[in-house]
Amino acid sequence: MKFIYSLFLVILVNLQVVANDGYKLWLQYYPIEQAASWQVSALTDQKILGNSPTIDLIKKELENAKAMLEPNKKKHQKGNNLLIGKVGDLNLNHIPTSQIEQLTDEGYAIFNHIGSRQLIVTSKTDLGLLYGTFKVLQLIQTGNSVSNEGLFESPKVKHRVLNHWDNLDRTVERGYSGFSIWNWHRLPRHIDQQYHDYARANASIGINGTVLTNVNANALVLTPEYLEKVKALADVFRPYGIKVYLTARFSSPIEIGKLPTADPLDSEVQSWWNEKANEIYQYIPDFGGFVVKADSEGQPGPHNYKRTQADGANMLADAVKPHGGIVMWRAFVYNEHTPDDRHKQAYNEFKPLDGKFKENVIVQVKNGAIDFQPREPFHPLFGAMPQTPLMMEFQITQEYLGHDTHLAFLAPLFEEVLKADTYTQGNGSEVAKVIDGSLHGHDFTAMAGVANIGTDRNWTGHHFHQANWFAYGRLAWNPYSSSEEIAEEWLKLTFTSNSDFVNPIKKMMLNSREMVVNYMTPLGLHHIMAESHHYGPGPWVTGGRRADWTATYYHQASEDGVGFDRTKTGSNALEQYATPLQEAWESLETVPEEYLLWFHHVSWSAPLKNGKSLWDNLALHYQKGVDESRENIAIWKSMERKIDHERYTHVLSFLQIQNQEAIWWKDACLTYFGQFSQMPIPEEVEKPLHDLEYYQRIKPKNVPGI
Ligand code: BDP
Repeated sequence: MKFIYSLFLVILVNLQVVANDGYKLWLQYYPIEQAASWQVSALTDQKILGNSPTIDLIKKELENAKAMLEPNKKKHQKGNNLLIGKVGDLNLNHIPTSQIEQLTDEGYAIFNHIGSRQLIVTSKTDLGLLYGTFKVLQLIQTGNSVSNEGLFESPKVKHRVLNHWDNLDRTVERGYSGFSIWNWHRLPRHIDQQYHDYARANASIGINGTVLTNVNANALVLTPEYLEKVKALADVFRPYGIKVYLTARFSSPIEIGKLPTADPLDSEVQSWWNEKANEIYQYIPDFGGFVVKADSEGQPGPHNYKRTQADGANMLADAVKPHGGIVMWRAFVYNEHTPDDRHKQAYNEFKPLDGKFKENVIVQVKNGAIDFQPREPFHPLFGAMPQTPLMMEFQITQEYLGHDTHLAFLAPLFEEVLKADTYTQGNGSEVAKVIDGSLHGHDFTAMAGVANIGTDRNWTGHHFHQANWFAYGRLAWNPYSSSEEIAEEWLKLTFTSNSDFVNPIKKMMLNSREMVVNYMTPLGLHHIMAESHHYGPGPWVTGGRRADWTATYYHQASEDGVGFDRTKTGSNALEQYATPLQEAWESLETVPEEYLLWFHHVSWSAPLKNGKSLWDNLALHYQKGVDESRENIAIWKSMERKIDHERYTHVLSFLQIQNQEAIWWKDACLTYFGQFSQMPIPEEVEKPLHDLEYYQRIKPKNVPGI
């Protein structure tokens, strides 16, 4: 009886039909079938040198990871064991010394030591050991043994941070996965287990910083009452190597300091910030620093006092400098009263300030010049400010890519931007080289990702959006990583190594972002989503408070065509790019079709590369996106028995929502643009079921994340 029961259990575990709510993310440690002896011995015979809270975490992690061995317990045999210790603590001959020397403090080495027959994880720091431990466990789970050459890894970017757009009332701006995981009301007296789990998940992918608060900042977080709470979180995160940052509201000296001004050149204001910084560092000695959104979308900033962005940034930089802090000053500055194309405003404002920022300031630039669209050309500031460290800001949360229910694996979007050649120093001046500092010789490097995490049990709403958090971590560590490898690794860690599952689903993931572009904003269309909450189509959005928040501003559709002319005959935003790009993108012959309507106003009947008209191409792209979203349902259904039922059904229902909404996008956009093109919808395209008025009347209520 006992035997039958255990057999049943093994079958259950192997099929993974046991309920899985996804809380464990990519740290599933599910049982490995047929583990090889190196996997078994690494998980059973271990020696961990050293003593610190971080070393304790390593020990705990290794304990957790033993779950991978369940079905193989009996196979245990002595083989190579796992030795984890700092370089100075290893008492071994013939270790690859020169490669180890080259590691940065956070880097690690994993190699097989022939003499002692041990698998060794080493680093200069305990944090590096923690990163190395996670890597070894990931290799064990995915069945990738360490090659004879060993693995020597150092992060290419120093500050790898998540930006939480979380408000103190626990709503999350552009957050679609529940409320903020920071329970400010209960802090500091209650420390939720989720804070530890959050830090552990981040450490497992090399994230080393967290900005706890929204860029649309609340000065309250800088008061003692809240600093106590921030300190409590920082204390939890420290052993995981995660520093805490806060957003600084520029007008804080007025709001909580009772000063008459927040002028960055006023000495009282400066002293207020200096004292505020001293106070913060008393609570949190390793506080990371500030992130600032100024002079943008109603936020206060140096413009209020006719000062520059550099004046503002430098004042805060001086305040945190004695404590080793940094300032991440956002370049997302634009104004509805500036008559210029929004695309051009950040460049026009920041480029002249090149070299004017203090050494502990880094300018945080969104990947594109408008706003996290499904596809944008890279931001022209990358490569254009050689004397100023620039960091990347990606949006992991899907404000413009279908919120939480649309599958969109974002690594291809991130990779596309990072691989883009800016040509600012000749061929091969990729954005990634700006970000890792190599293009202009900067050591101060950083990347930010706007988090997609909330109180949803699986953290991110869609199970597959965990992959975007994971991918962000991997790309922040190494901006040259490939989307494909990331997808494969994530799938194997999160679901199963079964190639019948991994291969088709990897393909589905890799295509998903392009699919979203197809059914939302093909051929360079942008910002045509519904007003304010940005959920669903809204190409008709016009008027209102700000033209630069409307769809008609961006698509410029009329009887004569569609698209934003950013060439010399239009806003000439193109002049902000290096000459080879200007030349290529200026001409209708050579502009990549995916950027066509981003840079050009094109007539509906103009033939594109395939000889068909712009209108037909547009319609076909929309249809393609819809078809792909439908195919995904079929692909996913064929996976039913390969993974657990809980995640299977959850994902299935989201894929169904995505397909319905892809159709909604297609129908609404074709109906709207069709009134200008006056051309028939091509035969291959499914006809919209309703008239324009019907789509315009759809007004979803209480959409989250505003
Ligand atoms: C836009 C969002 C808005 C943010 C802003 C920003 O719609 O909620 O506050 O960006 O990045 O994408 O500051």
